[in-house]
Amino acid sequence: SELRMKMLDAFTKSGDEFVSGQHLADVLNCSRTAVWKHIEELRKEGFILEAVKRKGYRIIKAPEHIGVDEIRFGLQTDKLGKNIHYEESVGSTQKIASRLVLEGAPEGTIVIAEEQVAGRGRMDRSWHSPKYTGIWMSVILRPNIPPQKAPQLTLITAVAVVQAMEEAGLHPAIKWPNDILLNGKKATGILTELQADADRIQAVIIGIGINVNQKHEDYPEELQSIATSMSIEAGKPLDRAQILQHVLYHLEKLYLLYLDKGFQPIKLLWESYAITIGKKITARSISETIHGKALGITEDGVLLIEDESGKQHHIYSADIEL
Ligand code: BTX
Repeated sequence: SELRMKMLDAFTKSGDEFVSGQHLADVLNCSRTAVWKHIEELRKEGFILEAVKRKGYRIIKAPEHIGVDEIRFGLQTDKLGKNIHYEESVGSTQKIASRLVLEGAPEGTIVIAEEQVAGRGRMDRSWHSPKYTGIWMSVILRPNIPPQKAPQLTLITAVAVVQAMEEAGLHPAIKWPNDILLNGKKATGILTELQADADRIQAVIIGIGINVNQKHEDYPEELQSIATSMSIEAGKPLDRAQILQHVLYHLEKLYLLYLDKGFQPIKLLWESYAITIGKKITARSISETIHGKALGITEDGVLLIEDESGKQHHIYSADIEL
């Protein structure tokens, strides 16, 4: 907006000096309270600002972008991320990816956005994706597998994200099917969507949302007790481009392993990170609620639960409570 431009101009002109609230109010032709609101907006967009009483404000650091160059430089993959579709702000990267699939985008194409204003979770839920804080990405794959095997790709992706998080010194755990937890709180969500005929997949669009640099107060109240970010757990800000590169690197390696050797090696890796296995859990789906012990996952990535009576249930889609 024009106000935003005027404000950034004022900060640019002042260099390292503070700009007083009154001066900003004059430049923007608004009240001191409105100035404060504009400052808060800048903060939300990733600017790091210093505010000092009686002196005013100054910008210490502009937001860190993860543009095409930042992603390319240092990327160690053959296919994944070689074709990058980058946007500053989108509704959902999944939507853009499905359009690109129809236009014939090659396997390995990624869609990445700095912000999603309508980020999607499973079952019509939403995914909070504030600007410059996380990795909001969709990866297009075109595996030659039957549609019912697609859930395996969610599990492959979970392992890739876990491995990338471990490289950042963190200790993530997987909660079936698609949550990655740090210290018991959700740090990543994965959403796998298909374009398929009856017996063959056209494309799989894997949506990955990784909370990287959010602070506790960046989350809306209803998420504060259940969500966390890598930087909250690491105690320092992290390099989003590098984490993204690591995710793509591990995802490519695991995907090739999967195409070559099948799901078994992935299953073992996945189970080694899963916190649900062997525990008493509750699985809630739209149609039923099952209590029992999680035995593991099947070849297809379906969760197996044994209830009190010894009966085994195959869980295809549900929310799990420990
Ligand atoms: P999910 O249905 O398992 O999780 C959604 C639920 O998680 C929400 O209802 C809310 O309670 C909680 N939640 C929302 N936002 C966050 C967040 N940032 N951190 C932690 N918890 C949150 C998970 O669905 C799948 C999410 C995939 C997101 C990616 S981002 C790139 C791609 N584009 C897109 O629109 N979605 C995917």
